[in-house]
Amino acid sequence: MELQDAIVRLEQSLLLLDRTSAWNVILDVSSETNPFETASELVSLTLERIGKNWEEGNLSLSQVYMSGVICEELIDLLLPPKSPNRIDQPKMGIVVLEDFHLLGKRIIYSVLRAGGYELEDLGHGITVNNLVQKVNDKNIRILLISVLMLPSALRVKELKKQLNGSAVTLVVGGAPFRFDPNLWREVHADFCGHNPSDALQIVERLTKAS
Ligand code: B12
Repeated sequence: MELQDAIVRLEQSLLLLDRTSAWNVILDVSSETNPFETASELVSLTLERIGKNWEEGNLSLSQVYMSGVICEELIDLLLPPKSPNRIDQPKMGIVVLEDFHLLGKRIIYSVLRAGGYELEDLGHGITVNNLVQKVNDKNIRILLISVLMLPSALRVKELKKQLNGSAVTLVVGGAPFRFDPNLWREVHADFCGHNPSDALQIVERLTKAS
């Protein structure tokens, strides 16, 4: 099935709150070569489209909310199993800074664990001050940050400033960094990725370099 057709079908199913039909679209698409990646791209692009429609006043926030809830359930069903032997050095963590959009973090976390990396889930809705505390307490060396709100993305700059002196590599991702390709540099992040395979590649490079 063409990705564009799948997006339209998934969007319709979500707006009708039809889980079974949404699951079938995801299953059809995940029969491709790289099943989980293809399905998470489909979910990401469909939710982006739903978000755009909401922004333009064509949908209500409750429709966006329920679409997110259904996608969370379906992504959970599809998540790849974790690899038994995981690389746990240098210490890695993942967080949603300040906001409450959880799906991207959930996907990146699972893909990295399935790819053989150990990483700590540091939570969501966390403020810069609390995050700095956690990173220092847990001796995190690679910090993956997922954000979907622009104000949260801008907080990365403050985080970098507060972490100054400790050798923590910041890897960012999420919608604001896709909308503005220079934003990650402006907030002084070290790396930026747009999807699970970027996350895997960046982490592979960083763990090999250490
Ligand atoms: C679903 C959704 C919600 C759901 C969230 C449900 C949940 N539990 O997560 C609900 C309804 C709760 C919600 C609420 C709100 N939302 Co909202 N939401 C969305 C929507 C439609 C989809 C987000 C999503 O889940 N995408 C699917 C995931 C899988 O994609 P992703 O996060 O982008 O992740 C992928 C990549 O980015 C990447 N990635 C992600 N993180 C990382 C990290 C690293 C390190 C790497 C390498 C890669 C990576 O990999 C992932 C997999 O491919 C977006 C639209 C959009 N364009 O993104 C708006 C959007 C993010 N929301 C928005 C807004 C404004 C809000 C609200 C303020 C609305 C309101 N008025 O109350 C609230 C705020 C909540 C809060 N404080 O956090 C705006 C943000 C605008 C901005 N630029 O600041 C958006 C962009 C909609 C819009 N077009 O205006 N939202």
